[in-house]
Amino acid sequence: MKTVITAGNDAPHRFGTIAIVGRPNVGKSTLLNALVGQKLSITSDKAQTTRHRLLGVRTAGAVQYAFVDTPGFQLRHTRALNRALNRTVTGALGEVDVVLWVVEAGQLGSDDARVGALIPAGKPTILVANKLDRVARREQLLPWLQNLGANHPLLAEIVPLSARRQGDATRLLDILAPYIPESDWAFDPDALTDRSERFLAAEILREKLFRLTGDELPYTSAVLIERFEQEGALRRVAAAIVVERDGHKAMVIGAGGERLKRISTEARVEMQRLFDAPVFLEVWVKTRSGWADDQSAVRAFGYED
Ligand SMILES: Nc1nc2c(ncn2[C@@H]2O[C@H](COP(=O)(O)OP(=O)(O)OP(=O)(O)O)[C@@H](O)[C@H]2O)c(=O)[nH]1
Ligand SMILES: [Mg+2]
Repeated sequence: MKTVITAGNDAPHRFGTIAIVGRPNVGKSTLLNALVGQKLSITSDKAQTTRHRLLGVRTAGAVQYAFVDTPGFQLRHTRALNRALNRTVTGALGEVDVVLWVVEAGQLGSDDARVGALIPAGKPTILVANKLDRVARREQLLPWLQNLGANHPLLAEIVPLSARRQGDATRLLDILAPYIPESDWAFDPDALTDRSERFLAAEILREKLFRLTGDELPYTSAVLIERFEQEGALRRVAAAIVVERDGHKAMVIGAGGERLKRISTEARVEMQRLFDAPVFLEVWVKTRSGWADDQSAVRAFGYED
């Protein structure tokens, strides 16, 4: 008989992938950042901010979690861009060990239910009722939670929280741990993501674009990194913001170029923080009409994983 001797605190390693899914704007990317403990995924109050699956790795104790942030799933718009985003969600759901299905606390509408229906049967699923800080009357949440449990008996857990609170994310890590399979780790303990700096640079610039322009700028604006070079520690980045109309171009540039300047400065500062290195960033604005309806353009912009 073989005897395995394990030292006191030498728990077996666990590794698993966890998809974060939900309708647009429920706080999936904010939650990923809190779970990973680092701002990695871009967030904004505009729907469909996230356009790519993004892996965020967190190693805590014996457990390594690989979180997969996904675009908000929606069926309201049917452009080529939206169809590509939805395919990213269904693709991720098929591959992971566990699902975090994010909704807003106190709300579970038909758009949320459609996301729930995509989750493959038998996949351990935790419902996260996010934005708990926005619920004014906590006592009204209890019957909502009880009702939810009764209507969705297959949910492994229901966790009300606020993704903006770091302590809540830490608690969620503990809740998740038993659902993560025993396995060797797939990443270095200090790994954060499998994405390149070039990819992250494009995302950071798109976040500033989304945050610093009003609702008048359609969500179909995109960012392309045309050059990303390293000279010693310095990163030299040339990027293009692609919009659908000349009017949108003027909007991004702003009076006297002020808005574009602010977008570029904020993006550069955040890139420097994430890369821990100096960044030289040049940004242009270009018009390309109708790209979001054009399957090949959507693919060329990388919106298909
Ligand atoms: N009050 C409050 N706001 C939150 C919370 N979590 C996220 N938000 C805000 O909700 C908005 C959307 O957050 P995101 O993390 O970008 O949402 P998302 O689900 O990733 O959105 P898409 O990528 O567009 O599908 C942002 O303005 C966040 O700051 C929370 O716990 N409380
Ligand atoms: Mg997102």
